[in-house]
Amino acid sequence: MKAAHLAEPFKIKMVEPLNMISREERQAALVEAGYNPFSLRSRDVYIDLLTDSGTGSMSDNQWAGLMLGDESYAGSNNYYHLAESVADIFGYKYTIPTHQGRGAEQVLFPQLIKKGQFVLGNMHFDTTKAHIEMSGGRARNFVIDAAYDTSTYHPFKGNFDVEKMDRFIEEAGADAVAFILITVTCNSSGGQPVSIENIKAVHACAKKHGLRLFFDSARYAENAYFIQQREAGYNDKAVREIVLEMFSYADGSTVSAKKDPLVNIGGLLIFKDDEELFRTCQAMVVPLEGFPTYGGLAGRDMECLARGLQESVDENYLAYRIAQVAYLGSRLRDSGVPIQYPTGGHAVFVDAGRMLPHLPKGQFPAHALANELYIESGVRGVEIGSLLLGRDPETGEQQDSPMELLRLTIPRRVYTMNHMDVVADALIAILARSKEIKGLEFTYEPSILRHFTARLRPIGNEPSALRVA
Ligand code: P61
Repeated sequence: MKAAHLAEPFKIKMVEPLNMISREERQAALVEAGYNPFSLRSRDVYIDLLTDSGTGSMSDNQWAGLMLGDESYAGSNNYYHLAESVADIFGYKYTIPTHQGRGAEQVLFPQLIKKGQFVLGNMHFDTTKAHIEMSGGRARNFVIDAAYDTSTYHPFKGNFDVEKMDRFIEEAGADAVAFILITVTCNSSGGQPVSIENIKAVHACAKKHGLRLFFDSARYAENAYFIQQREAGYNDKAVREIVLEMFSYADGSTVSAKKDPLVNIGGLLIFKDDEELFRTCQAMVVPLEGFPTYGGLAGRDMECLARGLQESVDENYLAYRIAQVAYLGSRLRDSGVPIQYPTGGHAVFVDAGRMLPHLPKGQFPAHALANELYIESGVRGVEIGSLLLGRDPETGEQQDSPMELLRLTIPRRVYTMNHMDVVADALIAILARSKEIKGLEFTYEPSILRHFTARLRPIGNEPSALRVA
């Protein structure tokens, strides 16, 4: 199916020049960065697709809100406006602002997890998994098998295999489970949505076993848009209504506001009606994040977020947003570049395992592809595969990554369709010579979250030529 080429539903009031350096300069920058795009300076990147987190453009309305920051330590006007927006968009009674999504996780998780308990999810994102483990818990994934088959269409590759999860709870016992967490959209499986039908089934399973249900909802609006487009019975419902319905099935949510809510920094911990849990978390937020009416954010940040939440469910914006990502996906797919199909909400995930079959997982094919893309075009993507997954903390063995993906993450309202063409043309050019791409080995491997600061080199290159620090 040909993706629509929708024009931007905004005009541009301010521009930020992009720095364009030569291929030779990019080669030198990558060597300096230890063959790790995370260590590149942003001025050496032309189109930055590392993440959609905190990289979006705010609207004129949000910038105007910035000037209305009430920087009172307690009881800021902007907090009350934010809580109103939360009630309006999610239908939830209680709001705690946090500095970002992981701030909400570090407040909530220790309240719910007893040592050794499981947290069941479709597919936990890496920092979320880390917070579960830091609270003494064990993260388990129950996404449907179709999520791992990048070439076959499934409308909801973020869905849970609810039967499998139910069996797990039966066997382990409900006491062994802390809570269930639905990530919408499911980042790790490719920005893939979860259907309402599946959310309802997870809700029923949670109820049956007396378990709490939470969302990890960085990309709730994109998820709701996919439901509107793909799920029977939701075509004529507004995205706003769908978001309200989605959230009605959960007890609360952690939210990274740096994604769908369109701000550069911020997060939320919100509860439907559980006053007791809200009060407990409110007490804990003080030492961890800040006083409960600012939670690590300036008043002006909360104002931008209150407004961003409203803009996140604008249907013209969402239609353009999803079409832009789909356009990049379809250009790549039409030219034979293997991607997670269908294209997700916030990113195109290139299947580097299929594109570079000559490279074993241990040589990090998706990271090698990210480096090649940077050299070719100055575009920075990010590996979601073996390098990110890392080693088993107990055995020290490399964990088995189900997929080796290069994520091309599209910031919101930042790049145009012409930029998407630059990215597509570069990857299509690389496809023709993909057999020449070399695998990578470490010159420095940090013990935790190694993908951020690791240093590597291409296997077979002369170390003397690399100037590795
Ligand atoms: C991202 F390279 N995501 O996708 P915070 N839940 C979910 C997320 O996607 C998420 C958080 C919670 C990022 C940023 C990132 O190794 C990395 O506001 C579904 O970032 O604290 C963040 O929200 C956490 C990039 C995170 C990474 C970890 O790009």
